[in-house]
Amino acid sequence: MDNCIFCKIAAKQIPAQIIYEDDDLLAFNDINPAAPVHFLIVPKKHLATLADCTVSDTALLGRISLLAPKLAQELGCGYSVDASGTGQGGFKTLFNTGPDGGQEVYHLHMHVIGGPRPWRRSL
Ligand code: DGP
Repeated sequence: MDNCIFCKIAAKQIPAQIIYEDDDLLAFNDINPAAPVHFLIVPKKHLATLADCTVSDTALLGRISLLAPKLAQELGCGYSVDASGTGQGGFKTLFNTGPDGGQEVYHLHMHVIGGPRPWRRSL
């Protein structure tokens, strides 16, 4: 889509630190990270917001959700449970939607944020 910065990143028209790519999804580091690990997972297809998704996007949204913990693990902020049952590590995921949701870029993206706290800014 014209003038969509994330479409341009997906089309390699502008650079980004890409950490994952397949036919449908792209993940890249946030340009203004809130925490030691902060990346975005976007569909290559242009969808403006979570509210624009339909049932036909269910698989895509599922794939985004499943990719988040996989990449978080690879980047050192995965979640695990030790032998005593205590959880360790972990990360935050969020979709900002619309102006009241704090959305700035109108191309669907999941933020994945992690690493040792305190984090530099909240989202
Ligand atoms: P949101 O408020 O949810 O729309 O967050 C948009 C995020 O996108 C924000 O944390 C900064 C990031 N961002 C904006 N422009 C660029 C860019 O050109 N490159 C990269 N890597 N990230 C960007």
